[in-house]
Amino acid sequence: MEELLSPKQVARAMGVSESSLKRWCDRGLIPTIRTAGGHRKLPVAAVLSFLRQNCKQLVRPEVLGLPPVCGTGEITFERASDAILAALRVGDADAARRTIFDLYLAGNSAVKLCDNVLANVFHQIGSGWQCGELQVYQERRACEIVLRLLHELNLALPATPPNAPLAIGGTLAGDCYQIPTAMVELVLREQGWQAQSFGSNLPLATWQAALLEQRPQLMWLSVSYIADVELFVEQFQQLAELAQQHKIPLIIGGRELPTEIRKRLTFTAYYDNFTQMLNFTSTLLHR
Ligand code: B12
Repeated sequence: MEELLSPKQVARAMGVSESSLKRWCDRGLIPTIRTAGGHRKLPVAAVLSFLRQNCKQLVRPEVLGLPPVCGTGEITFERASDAILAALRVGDADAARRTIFDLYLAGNSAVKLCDNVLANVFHQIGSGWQCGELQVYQERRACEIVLRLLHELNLALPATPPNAPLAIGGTLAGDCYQIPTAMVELVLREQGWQAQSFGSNLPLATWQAALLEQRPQLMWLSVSYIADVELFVEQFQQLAELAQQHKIPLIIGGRELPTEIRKRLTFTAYYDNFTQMLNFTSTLLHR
């Protein structure tokens, strides 16, 4: 996606006249910036926000670097999940992208896309793999496609305010799951955090260094795989103690945190989906 667009490009994409578009810009409905030469430019994320807030559809989304819209924006989460699953099964990245951006442009939040669509798709991929219907390569390819999509959604979000509080997170050593932590980054960014996922499989020592050097206002850990429970609890607790000493709230989630394990851990909050997590993090954000 090109980051800055000319009024002409945006007008073509929306199917309106350039003068209408400029009027909207003059009224401040779409924030613009001026180049050194005095030309008006529109950030893609600002254009997408305007479209989503005003329920306007794109006539030629490809002009903005988006996939051609496949439906009317009235697609349900269930149908979208089926469409994405079918696309991922055969490695059709464009079809998966079309469905996700259809939903996004229809005004659905990134958190809804993660909790209600993509997580569901991956649960089905997991079951498909378990019963031998899907090959490992299909699962891995699906992960690659969705990681790229999450990155694109990140680029489509409005810019984070410069004074936004910092949130960092990822997974501990041995846990190679990339998607849940990439989703936490996306949904916290959408909420207004300056969120940075450090990815998966990071050793304890580097998390400790990150806490001390970055001094975030929030830390998250996503836990999808634990090889050795005793080692995990020991390492987790060391990190949790450090977070507590520096008054950094630690939020956890992920499929591998049943109550028996959680009872042995010290943390600020646990949630089993991102929507609930955001209810809590919004209170931290507005403190
Ligand atoms: C992709 C995948 C992998 C990939 C991941 C690759 C990558 N690049 O990320 C890799 C290759 C690592 C993998 C490996 C294995 N996997 Co796997 N994997 C999956 C799969 C299909 C999707 C995982 C995923 O990303 N889901 C999407 C996320 C978003 O969903 P979620 O985890 O449920 O997250 C939700 C909540 O938990 C919560 N949440 C998550 N994180 C956080 C964080 C915070 C802060 C909060 C608040 C909330 C929160 O909110 C999310 C959204 O609602 C799952 C199926 C499934 N059910 O998820 C199997 C699955 C987890 N894997 C499974 C297995 C068996 C394995 C292996 C053991 C296979 C093997 N024999 O080698 C290995 C484990 C080895 C290891 N060291 O990790 C099983 C686990 C079975 C069990 N123990 O219960 C599953 C369930 C598949 C199945 N149905 O059998 N896997």
